[in-house]
Parts: sequence; structure tokens; C-alpha cells
Amino acid sequence: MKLLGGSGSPYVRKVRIALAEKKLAYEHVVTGPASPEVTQANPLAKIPTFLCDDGTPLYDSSVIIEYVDSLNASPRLIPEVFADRIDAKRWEALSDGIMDATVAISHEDRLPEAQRKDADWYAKQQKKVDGGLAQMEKDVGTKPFCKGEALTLADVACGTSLGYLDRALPKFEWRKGHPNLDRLYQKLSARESFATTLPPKT
Ligand SMILES: N[C@@H](CCC(=O)N[C@@H](CS)C(=O)NCC(=O)O)C(=O)O
Repeated sequence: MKLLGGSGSPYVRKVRIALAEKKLAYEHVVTGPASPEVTQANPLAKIPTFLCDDGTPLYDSSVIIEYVDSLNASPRLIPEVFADRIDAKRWEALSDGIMDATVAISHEDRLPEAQRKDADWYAKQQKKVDGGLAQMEKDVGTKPFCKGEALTLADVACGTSLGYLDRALPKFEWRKGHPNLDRLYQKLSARESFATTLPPKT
């Protein structure tokens, strides 16, 4: 199995954390979305792109994780019971939405000031991040993991989005006002899957 995509992409990291939790071996090809390997396999030219052992390409991160989760029985990241599975997927959508808005803001911030979008656009993106964090803070409450006693896709996704906020928008200081997420993130960060996939500081 091959995972295509650079370590700086939070969606790539999400897949790497899942693979590490599942203790599955794979080849990590550090490459960008415009590379020939990616564009030949993925018409959307995005990372992560994944190649199964028989060469079948998969995308996006959500589909890749569902595939990876099916490869061995334990630990199960996506719960089997329908209501729990849907809820874990909702956590993933929330986390991906936070990452989408964070990626958009940090890309915009890299442009010369005169070329950046207006304050309304920034406020709209910020509202997505704020709203997503508030929902996750409420939903995790004082539980040991997002969905209760065991780590699931919800924790993989939530932890990835919090780690990306630290990296891309440190000025945002997401820990303020989110003590439950702070506690959860400290615990997740200590896991080997999170520690070994942390991208190098740029
Ligand atoms: N929803 C996708 C998002 C993937 C994504 O947007 N990746 C970015 C890198 S962080 C990318 O490849 N961007 C290139 C492009 O959009 O052309 C996923 O979960 O895999």
C-alpha cells in the first residue's frame, strides 16, 4: 500500500494517524498534489491519494480511512453500530470543516495584504472554526474520548484538526475557552500515532 502526500497536509496526517493506530505497514511517498504520481491516480489532483496493493487508487481521506479500517479487525476506528458510525462520521465532517476553513485562512494570510480577501470573508471562515470547536467542546464533555471509552475515527479527526490549528493558526489560541478539547488533545498527542506523524516545524 502506498500513501501519496506531504506531511504538511492535515488530511494526509489524518490518514497516517489511522494507519498507525491500525498498525498497518505502508509506503509513504512524500509528494505534492501536482506530482505525476498523484495526477495519474487521482483526477482531482489532491492529497492524500492512496494506492491499494493491487494498484486501485482511493481518495479522499475519509474513503481511505474507511478502507484502511476494513483491513484488520482491531482496533476498530469506525464503529459497527449504525448510530455510532454516523456520529463518528459527523465528528469527521466537523473536523474536516475546521481544517478546510483553517487551510483557506492560512493560504490567504500568505498573500500580500492588498490581494487578500475582505474582512467579511475572514469572519465567515473564522465563524466555521469557532462553531466547529464549540460543538466539539460540547460533544466531548468530560468523556475520555470523543465517543466514550475508546479511540475512534472521531478522535483521529478531531485531534488532527486541533494539531493543524496549532500549526497553521497559532495566533488563534484555540485552547482558550475549550478546556475539554485541551484535555483530550493532551492525551491524544501522547499517543505514538500522533507523536510520530507531527510535521516538522517550518
Ligand atoms: N477533502 C479532501 C481534502 C484534500 C485536500 O484539499 N488536500 C489539499 C492539500 S492539504 C490539496 O491536495 N490541495 C490541492 C488542490 O486542491 O488542488 C480530503 O479529505 O482528502
